[in-house]
Amino acid sequence: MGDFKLTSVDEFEAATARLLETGAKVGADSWQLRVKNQSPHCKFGETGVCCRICAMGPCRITPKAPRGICGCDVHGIVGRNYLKFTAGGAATHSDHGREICHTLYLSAEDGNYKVKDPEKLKRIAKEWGVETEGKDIYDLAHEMAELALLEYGKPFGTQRWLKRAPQTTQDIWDREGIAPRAIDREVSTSLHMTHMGCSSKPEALIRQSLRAGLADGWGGSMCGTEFSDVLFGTPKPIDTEANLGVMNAENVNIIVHGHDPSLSEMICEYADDPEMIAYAKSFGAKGITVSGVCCTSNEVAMRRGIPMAGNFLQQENVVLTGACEAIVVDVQCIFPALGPLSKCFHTKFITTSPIAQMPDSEFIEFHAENAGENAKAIVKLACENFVNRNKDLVYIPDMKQKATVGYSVEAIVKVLDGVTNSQVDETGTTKPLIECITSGVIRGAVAMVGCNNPKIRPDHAHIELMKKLIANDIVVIASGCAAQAAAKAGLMDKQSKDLCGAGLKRVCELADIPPVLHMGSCVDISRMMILAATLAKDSGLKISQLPVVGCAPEWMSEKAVSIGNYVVATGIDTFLGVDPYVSGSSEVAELLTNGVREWVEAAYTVEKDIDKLVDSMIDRIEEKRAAIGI
Ligand code: MSK
Repeated sequence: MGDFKLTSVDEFEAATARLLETGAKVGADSWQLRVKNQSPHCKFGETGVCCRICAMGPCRITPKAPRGICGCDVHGIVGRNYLKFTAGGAATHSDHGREICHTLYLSAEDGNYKVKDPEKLKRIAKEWGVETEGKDIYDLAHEMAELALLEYGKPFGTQRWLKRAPQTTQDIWDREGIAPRAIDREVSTSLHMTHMGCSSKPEALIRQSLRAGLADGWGGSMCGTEFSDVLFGTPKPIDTEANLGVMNAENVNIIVHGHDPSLSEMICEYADDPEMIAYAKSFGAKGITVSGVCCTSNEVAMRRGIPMAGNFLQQENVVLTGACEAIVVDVQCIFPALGPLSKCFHTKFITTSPIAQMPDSEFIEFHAENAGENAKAIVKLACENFVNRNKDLVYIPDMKQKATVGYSVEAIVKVLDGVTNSQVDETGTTKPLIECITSGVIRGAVAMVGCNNPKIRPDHAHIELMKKLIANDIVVIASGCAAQAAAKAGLMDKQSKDLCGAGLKRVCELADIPPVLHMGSCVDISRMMILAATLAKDSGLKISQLPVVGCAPEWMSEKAVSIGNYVVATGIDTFLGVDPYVSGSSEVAELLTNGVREWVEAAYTVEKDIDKLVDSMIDRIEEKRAAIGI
């Protein structure tokens, strides 16, 4: 293995402890302190049995008070809370997708945003039955953007993207009445169902949770992913680095954080501009380093190789380095804590979206129309701020790993073609991957996704699970903050192939890939759905028969629950390390972990012990292999 060594979670924690010392010097608050203040958590909230959907309550279910004032029992309350949680996640992802469609609508040959992957746009247009012949690419982009936007509110029919699923999956969705209609309709219907005096039957609430989830994964998120590729380029394998050591003490450091690549793409563009680099130098810096946090980071890492400073629970650490001139955020997963924290340093906390406005930030509203101008203004502001650094506070942990990222479905199909020398047709097939799986060289795949959560030692579950999976010849496909955990540890360095079982190691060598493949941000779990659908079609199996499972061991957001619902509803068993506030209802917990299997051929497993979690995933993969006789 040469001198390659994974970075351990102990090392992550030692670096964080050192940064928290800086924080203590300047009176900074931190999530570690706030967790202490919030502990122990409210048991009613934690088990999902508190209802505050009307003003007669709040009602809390106990053995002495088994029903709320309206008479709703614990199963109705827990089920409603679960559906509301899902609707929040589906709305969030889908609105992100909508923003991308609007950006596509404003793309122009001479505009801020251009079409970088015209072939992909044409492919999707053909899929949607739109004539492409002889059409100007921007006319086509505008037509497709408008059609995509109509998917959010069309009065009749189901989502266009559903046709990408195998017929057997579409039949299940139709049979169970969960094929999503207009994206916004599923969110609205969910909120209607959870209003006082509507649904309190667990089956109805969970069925709608699956449907709203599908509206996200096979609707809004898919718009986000596919049209981001059209605008910014479909990811291909690219080298980058990960962890706080990517920040550079001699440079102006700009951190991009959030989810929507429209902003970060522009910031990266201007940070590379020789005029801006000269401007940074005029303030004594050697250059400009842009690095990222959370899914914005994943987006620009996959397309530009921009380094990843960290994931969700590392967002405060970038400011604590004392070397962050600006943290520029768009939407989702941004701690409001960044405002007061930045005030303890010279850092400019810049919010850019009307959707995510926060106290103690500078608000520079970002639109497709003014994107170039505003990105330049932000980069200039960061350069000017370099002189305000307190050098005594600067400490950047010397910790980073190499990573190869950018494994879109298109890229995976391409790299794996070399493994078996199968011929790939013009649209690509997953047959080489299927051959690796059927021969047993690879036992299966795990889609590892999701966040960090202080309830779990940060990154520990992600890294330990991935290590054990690859050692058992199970390839890991990762997105979101799980992907960044892997990259920070070194599991996306191709040299980590030596940690794999013999079969997966051989595949990594032949295809020249790391054993943990970076597939993007949280909206990009739609890529995983496309991959599963393609594997099923190419193998002639149902998705639920594939030796593939999903896992979110450290999840925390509403989006993660929406994701879980569409992954399960697509027929993929999903393993969670954190309970989605449903333990208060035996009926809801039973439905999610077992009952839904009757409907969609997959279900959830919730397991907080990570050793048991990984073993149950491996067992499930082996059971699926045995069931199809491989
Ligand atoms: S950023 S939703 S903490 S994965 Fe997509 Fe990370 Fe979870 Fe946010």
